[in-house]
Order: sequence, then C-alpha cells, then structure tokens
Amino acid sequence: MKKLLISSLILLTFASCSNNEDVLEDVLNETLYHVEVLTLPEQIIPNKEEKFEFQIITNNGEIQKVFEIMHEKLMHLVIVRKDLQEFQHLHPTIDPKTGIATANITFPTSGPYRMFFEFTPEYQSSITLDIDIGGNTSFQPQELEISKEATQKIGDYEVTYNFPKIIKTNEEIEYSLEVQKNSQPVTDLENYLGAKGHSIILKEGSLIYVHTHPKNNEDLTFGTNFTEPGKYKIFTQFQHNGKIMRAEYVVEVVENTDLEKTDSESAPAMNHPGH
Ligand SMILES: [Cu+2]
Repeated sequence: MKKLLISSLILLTFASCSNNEDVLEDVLNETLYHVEVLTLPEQIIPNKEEKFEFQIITNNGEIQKVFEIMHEKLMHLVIVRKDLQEFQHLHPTIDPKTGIATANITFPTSGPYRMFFEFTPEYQSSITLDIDIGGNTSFQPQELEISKEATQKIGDYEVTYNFPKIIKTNEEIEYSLEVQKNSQPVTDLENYLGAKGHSIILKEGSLIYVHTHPKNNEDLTFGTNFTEPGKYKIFTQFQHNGKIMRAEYVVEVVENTDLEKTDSESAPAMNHPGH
C-alpha cells in the first residue's frame, strides 16, 4: 500500500548554518521537497524489524535520485519517540536508479515517533525534513526529567556533561563532554561520521531539532543557542576503540529577561546589566 505523508517544514536545520542567509536558503529548500513513504505498516509492531522504503520528491513531482555525501553518508535518519525516550540514528541506502531509500528499522515500542531526514540533494545545501509515524491512543508520554547527575556510565566509560548552571534563551552557550575510562581521561576519541562528535538537540513538545558538531575537532566542546524556553534533551554520539557511544542529557532553558525590552536581532547580548 502506498501512503503519502507530507513532511512539515523545520525552521532549524544544521546548527553549522549559522549565518542567516544559509538558514533562509535551507528553509526555502525544505519547502521544495517532501518525503513520500512507500512501505510502512499501519501499526508498528514493537521489536520486529520493518523494511521502511521512501523517496524524496521535489515540488515538481520529480523523484530526487542524486544526493551528495554528507558526514560520510548519503542520508541520515534520526528517529525519536515523541516524548524523547527513544533515539535511533540510521543511514538508509538509496538506489540511484529509482531514488528509493531503504532502512530496516526495529522500533522498541509502537510509538508515536518523529523521523528526521537529513540529506543534501545534488548541488543544493543540506536539508532536514520530518514526518510522524506510529502511535495509538493508549500512548502515555513520559515527562522529561532534568538531569541531576552530570556523569553517566556507559559500559566501561564515564561521560560527564558540562553545561552552564543557568541556560537562557538567545544566548550563545558552550557545553562539553568529558570521557573517562577506568578514571583516566580518554584523549584519543576517533572520528565518527567525519566528526569527533554529533550532538542532536531536541525540545520537549515541539521537537525543535538541531544537529551540531564540536567547535574544533579536538574534543567534545559544542556551541549552541536555544531560541525558546523549555526542556531539551541532548543526544551526543562519539566513538572510541571502534565502539559508538551515546550520552543523553536533559537541560532546562529559561527565558532571557535581559533581552526582553530589546530587539534580539539588532541588540548585542547584554550579559551584565547594571555594570
Ligand atoms: Cu553529525
């Protein structure tokens, strides 16, 4: 059965597109493409591998067949359950003759899920589209709990997230991850998909999506800017000794009252009022 799902427009794409022109161009691009789902069951059966096939269609109704490699892959597919309790990052294969993209997906629960498709059509800039799938009326979303412990254990590793104590909207912030193994700092992280780390930031509720990379490719120091107050979950992936790890963290972002009376577009950040 053929099902058509029109993807909605995402306003925030790659955080690396920091200049406004790039963002505008991406937003424009994203209205020119949508995801057409070819095969997917009506209902998701948990823990059963499903073959998911889809195509990227242009607004002229043409199938996009040629994609540029971006972070070592033709396409990145990030799937989260809508309450952000589950995360997957997959790489569909794309048949260059038909443009049919295929991913084998096992969903741990019946959803609902949001799928984010990141790709670069030939000669274009990168695009992120999304669609929603699955779910039933009995779904009870779990509320995000703000992380109290900065350090988490992942196998033999201890990973520590360093975030500013207070995070305000519309303020450029830096956060980092420290990785230790047997209490020794790990200084030889490998590149994973062409970067030392990949951080995907999602806002609870609206699922605003940002995918960002380390500021330099030496360590896991990221920069970002939260546009809205609320809770955000950060999923960071990195690799050591061939093993891909994922550390998750939840922060709360508060409204920046320093900027209330000014136009955030034109005013420089007022970090120290009264000084
Ligand atoms: Cu990435």
